[in-house]
Amino acid sequence: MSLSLMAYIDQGRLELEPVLEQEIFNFSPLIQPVLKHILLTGGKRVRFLLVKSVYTLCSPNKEPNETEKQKYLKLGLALELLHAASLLHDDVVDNADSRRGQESTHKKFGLGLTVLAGDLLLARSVQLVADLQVPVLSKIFSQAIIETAQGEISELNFLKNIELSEAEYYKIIEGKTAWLLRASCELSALLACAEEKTVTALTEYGLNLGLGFQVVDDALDFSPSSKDTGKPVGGDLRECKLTPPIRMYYQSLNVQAAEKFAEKFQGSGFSEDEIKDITKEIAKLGLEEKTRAIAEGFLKKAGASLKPLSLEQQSKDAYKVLYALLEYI
Ligand code: 2DE
Ligand code: MG
Ligand code: MG
Ligand code: MG
Ligand code: MG
Repeated sequence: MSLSLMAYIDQGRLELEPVLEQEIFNFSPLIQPVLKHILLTGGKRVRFLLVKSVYTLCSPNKEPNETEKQKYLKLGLALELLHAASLLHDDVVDNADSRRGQESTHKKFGLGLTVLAGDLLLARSVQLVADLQVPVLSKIFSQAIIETAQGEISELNFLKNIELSEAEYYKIIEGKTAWLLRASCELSALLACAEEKTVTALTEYGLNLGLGFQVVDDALDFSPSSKDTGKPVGGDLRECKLTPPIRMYYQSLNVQAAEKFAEKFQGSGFSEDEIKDITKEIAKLGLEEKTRAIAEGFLKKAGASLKPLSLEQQSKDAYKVLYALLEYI
């Protein structure tokens, strides 16, 4: 990670953390430990960083003034709360044991409190956006929630289905991951009253960043050290999700082996030993790298969509942050 991005991420954390703590404090003490567990345990705050950078880029001022800062903080907070809500519910849907190297919230606090904490955060995020009193923002924010949920629904629907097409896979990740990142950029540009062509460019950036982000996540799922993610290796295979590395592995098999693989994928699933073996095979075939190369395509596209921005915008640090984020991913 380039030093300046690291500094920017830390600066973002410093800005956001006190606001998050205040948010948690405003809810009933009964739910506070659950909220702390998901909101205050790591995370790079990518959505907040996007909101802040895009707003700064679109502001007529060199740096946002105090009024502007209050606006992007509110929007950035809303996106981080919504993201946290989606992770709480995602770990329930995926029956995941851990996240960011910690016990998942539902394993630690139980299903009931976890689902309800997700509901609270979801509703609060909607309220924060409504507070900004720009109707189009609420409209897009709601759409982002719908698209995200529909992405998850479609993913569930295609679990254990070896016939998932590539087009369908991209539709799923566009929903479950990219839409929220896209919305972070689009909403922030609109909040800053950017010109239409700027809004379009930044929306396109967010979408492709999001697609690249999820494809990297799918590659990291086979990363030898789950250190990178704090999640167990081969989780997507365990759940029988046809992600790019798993599809490419399947395509590498001879007819007989492929038939056997498909039968397990669509039936009983894979044993821990089989997951270990396939993970090794995926490494040998270099499929993690090939998956990363697919992601790179999206990230390049995201970079290219920044080109139409004005020279003045391109001279700002925030522009460099958007680029550095692509490199980091
Ligand atoms: C992560 O995918 C996707 C998360 C979206 C969750 C959305 C839900 C529905 P992964 P990891 C549950 C809508 C709820 C909202 C918007 C509050 O690959 O590997 O499972 O990080 O991610 O678990
Ligand atoms: Mg998950
Ligand atoms: Mg999931
Ligand atoms: Mg994943
Ligand atoms: Mg993830």
